[in-house]
Amino acid sequence: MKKGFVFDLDGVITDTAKLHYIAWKDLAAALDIEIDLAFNEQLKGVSRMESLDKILAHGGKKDDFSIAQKETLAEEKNKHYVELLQALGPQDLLPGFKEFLNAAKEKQVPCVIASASKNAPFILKKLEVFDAFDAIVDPDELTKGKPDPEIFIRAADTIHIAPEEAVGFEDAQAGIEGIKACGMFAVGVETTEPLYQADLRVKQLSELTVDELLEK
Ligand code: G16
Ligand code: MG
Repeated sequence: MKKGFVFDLDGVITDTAKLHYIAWKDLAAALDIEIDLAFNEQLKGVSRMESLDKILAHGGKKDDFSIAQKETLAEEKNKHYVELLQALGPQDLLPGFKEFLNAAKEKQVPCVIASASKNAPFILKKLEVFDAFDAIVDPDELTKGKPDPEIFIRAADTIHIAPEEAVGFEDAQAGIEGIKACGMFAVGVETTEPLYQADLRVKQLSELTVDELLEK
C-alpha cells in the first residue's frame, strides 16, 4: 500500500525539454558548438551546470573556461530559458496529468516535486498547479544529482513517509535509477527512448489510476 507520490517536473508534468534545448542550442552556437535533439536527450534531468559541462565536452572545450566564466554562461542560458517560460500556461500540462493530480488530491494523497530545476516553483505557478503540491525539494540543498537517490529520499522525507511507501514518476533514465536505488516504486513516463528498470511504463498518466498505484 503506497502513501505518497513523488513527481519529476520536466517530461512528467510539462515538456520544458524543448525550451531548455532552444536556450542551450543558442548558447552552444555562440561558442561554436553544435548540438542536436539526440544530444539533448542526455541533458534530461541533469542539472544546469552539469548540462553545460556536457555541452562543452561535446564541443571539445571542456577545459577552455574558468568556473566563473561557466557560471556566467549558465546564467545567460537561464535568462533566455526564463524568457521562453513566460508563455507557459495550463495548456502546457502533459495529457492526463491534471486529472491524475486532481484524483490524488481528492484521496488526500500527498504529492511532492523532485526536480533538478531551480525554476520549478516558477514553472508550477505558470501551469497553475503550484498549490496542489505539499512540498518541492530544493535542488540547491542536494549534494548529488540524479541518478543518486538523494532527491527522492528527501522528497519522501518531506511528506514523512519511507521511500518504499512512495511512487515516483520520471521520464529520464537517471531518474528511474534514482527512484529504484532507494526502493521506491518507479513509473516511467516514456517519450522517446525506452526506460529500463521502471516497474511500470506508460506514455502518459491517463493510462493510470490513483487507486491502482496506491495498491502497489
Ligand atoms: C530539468 C531538466 C534538465 C535541466 C534541469 C535543471 O530536470 O530536465 O534538462 O537541466 O531541470 O533546470 P534549471 O536550469 O531550470 O535549474 P527535471 O528533473 O525536472 O527533469
Ligand atoms: Mg524529467
